[in-house]
Amino acid sequence: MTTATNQSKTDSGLGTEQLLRMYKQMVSIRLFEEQVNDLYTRALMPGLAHLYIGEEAVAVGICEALNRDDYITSTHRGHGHCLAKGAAADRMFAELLGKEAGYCRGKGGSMHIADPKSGNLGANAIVGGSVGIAAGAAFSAKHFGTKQVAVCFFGEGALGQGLLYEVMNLARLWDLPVIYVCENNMYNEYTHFSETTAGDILARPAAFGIPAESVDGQDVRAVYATAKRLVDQTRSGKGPAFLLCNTYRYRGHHVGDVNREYYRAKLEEQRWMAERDPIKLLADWVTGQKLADKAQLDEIQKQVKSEIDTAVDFATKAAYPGMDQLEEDIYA
Ligand SMILES: Cc1ncc(C[n+]2csc(CCOP(=O)(O)OP(=O)(O)O)c2C)c(N)n1
Repeated sequence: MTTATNQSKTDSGLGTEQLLRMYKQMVSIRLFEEQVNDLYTRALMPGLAHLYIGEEAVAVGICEALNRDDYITSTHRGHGHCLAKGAAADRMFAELLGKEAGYCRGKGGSMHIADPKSGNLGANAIVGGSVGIAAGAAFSAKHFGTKQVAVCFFGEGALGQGLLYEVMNLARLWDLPVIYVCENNMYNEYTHFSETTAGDILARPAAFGIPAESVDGQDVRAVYATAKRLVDQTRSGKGPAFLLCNTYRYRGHHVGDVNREYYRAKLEEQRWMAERDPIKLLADWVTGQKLADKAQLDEIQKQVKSEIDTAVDFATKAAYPGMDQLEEDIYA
């Protein structure tokens, strides 16, 4: 039996320790999101949230290939990106509950979490809104010669936003160190992407001369291996890249989207969960290769559950910002 400390390399260049870390991160995102849903259902969380459950392998595989000071920009469905890049669950829950200990002192909520210390330039409620921010971050990295890379996460719905094409044009012209990660979870709100997206997605970046490829977004090892190669290329000065990650959101567009049968079949959801679950796929592979056994994975699950419970407890008991802060940090 190979243990967690064994650093033998697997086919994607990942050691056992790294594989188990990625497993733990995916479980953390899953349990975090389940708690968010629970807080919403019990009317303890103000507003809505867009859950990332089912898509965990994308954020984890990509962020595993990044350094802490590399940049990411995120979306309205951003909790997974935040956690994978290194944000703390307790401060994220605090933000969701409007508490002062939150990343934006409780004034941003789910769609505005940013954590500059882990290179996270923020979630964004505007579909496609972060693509310009990623271009700016990549421009500054190039200008100052810092060797940082910027990853721009966006859903396939953002493929309809004109700004994306303006920045891809500049990114190629100026060889900016930016990687466009398109998360195609198949639905823009309640519409299948085939009804909103004409032609071949990869032909769009290709038209700007940006190397583009796709990967199975449910396979964290494949996402990591592809991301690592693209990040290395981009960091070495070869300019932008585009990665299409094919994935699926298990839950509704947001926590309140419960009855979904008018736009997608229950059977489709059940199939993805049963056959293409990223956590199960990694667990099966790791145990099949005898890199870890079920007991080790169960222990990780238990540990994560305890960490998430502690984080929720922290946020629930944390204080709201005082009335004296009502007009602080407000820009509009
Ligand atoms: C500019 C803009 N238009 C419309 C909306 C409303 N809206 C919020 S999420 C969403 C769909 C986004 O789909 P996608 O980019 O594929 O991301 P997903 O929700 O699938 O993760 C829309 C249309 C918005 N927030 N911003």
